[in-house]
Amino acid sequence: MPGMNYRVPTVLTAEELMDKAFHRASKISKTGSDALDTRKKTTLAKITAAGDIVETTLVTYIQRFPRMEKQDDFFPQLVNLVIGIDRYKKALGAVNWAAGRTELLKNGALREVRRTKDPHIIESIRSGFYGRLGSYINQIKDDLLFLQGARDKLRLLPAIDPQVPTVVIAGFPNVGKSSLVTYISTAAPEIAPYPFTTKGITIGHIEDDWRKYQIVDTPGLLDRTFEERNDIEKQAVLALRYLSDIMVFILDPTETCGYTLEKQEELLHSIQKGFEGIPIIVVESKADLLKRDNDTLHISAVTGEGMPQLKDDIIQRLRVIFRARAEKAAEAERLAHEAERAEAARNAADDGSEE
Ligand SMILES: Nc1nc2c(ncn2[C@@H]2O[C@H](COP(=O)(O)OP(=O)(O)OP(=O)(O)O)[C@@H](O)[C@H]2O)c(=O)[nH]1
Ligand SMILES: [Mg+2]
Repeated sequence: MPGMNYRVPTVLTAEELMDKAFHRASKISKTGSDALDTRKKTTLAKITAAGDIVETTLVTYIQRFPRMEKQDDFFPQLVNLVIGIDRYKKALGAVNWAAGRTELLKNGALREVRRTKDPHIIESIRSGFYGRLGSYINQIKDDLLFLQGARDKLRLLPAIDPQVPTVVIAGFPNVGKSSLVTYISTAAPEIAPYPFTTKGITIGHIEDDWRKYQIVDTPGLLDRTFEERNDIEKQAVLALRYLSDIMVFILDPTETCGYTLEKQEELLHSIQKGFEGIPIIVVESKADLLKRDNDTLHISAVTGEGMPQLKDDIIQRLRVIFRARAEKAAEAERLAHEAERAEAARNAADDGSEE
């Protein structure tokens, strides 16, 4: 998915990482000009191999796990909810520390081996190196386990792409949210097992020629006033705010959902406050059962009434967002090219002045 790379690698445990490094090293043997030289060359190669394996493995983790610097965005919010951003940063910091120490340790050991002519000292440098390498890895044992757990959780997230224009559906339980999502989605909506709702978030897609938008149903999340939510839910709602480009709020005037219209309107007001700045389309559902005499759009998942109009309204609005986003991306690309050209020109000028 664009912007975020969640194809993060499997993270080895401390024990697996040590096994990998020492096993590889144990298979190495080199031939030198004499017994001492053979021992030296072999030890140098073993230390290099073990150190490099540990270092490159750890550096790969640091490179492949996503950075979470920008807090006011959907993914950092979500990652914070799902795995805890502070613990996540601490784990990556610890891995980075161990990678750095491994390199220093390896270089130090290689220098010492090169300097000595005593086979016993060579052997003790090697075993000392192995011991300290093992101890560095052992010190980040919990961080490695944490990252592996984080990876498993991150893998569940990519079903939502924050780059894609998105409409979020809100309203009390049983008002017809899922029926609406199913009705105007082009394929069967997928359920993403996001950990903060019991039912999981449902993502459908709406096609607009070659453009594609997301329609997100959030059972159990936007069906209470903000004050009634617990901390986790509040954070989840915050994450949703960064994802929502527009919202559809469903009122069920038949009250067969089990909530009075008055209660439903209270929720609408709470959501209007919480999602300030995000356009909300209010519709009344179950028009086949009851149609109030007002200007609100009436929809029915049974007869299909109002659905084309609603879909069209959603598409018109999301298309505007799609275009704005595409223009912004093109502009960013143009600026990057310009900066590249300026840099190249500066370098050319520098070369010229040196001659
Ligand atoms: N008559 C009629 N019934 C509807 C309509 N839309 C939904 N229903 C019924 O209302 C009930 C709830 O519909 P859902 O789409 O599951 O409602 P929901 O808002 O997703 O409910 P939760 O997932 O529990 O929050 C179901 O029994 C639907 O068959 C409609 O347009 N007309
Ligand atoms: Mg539902």
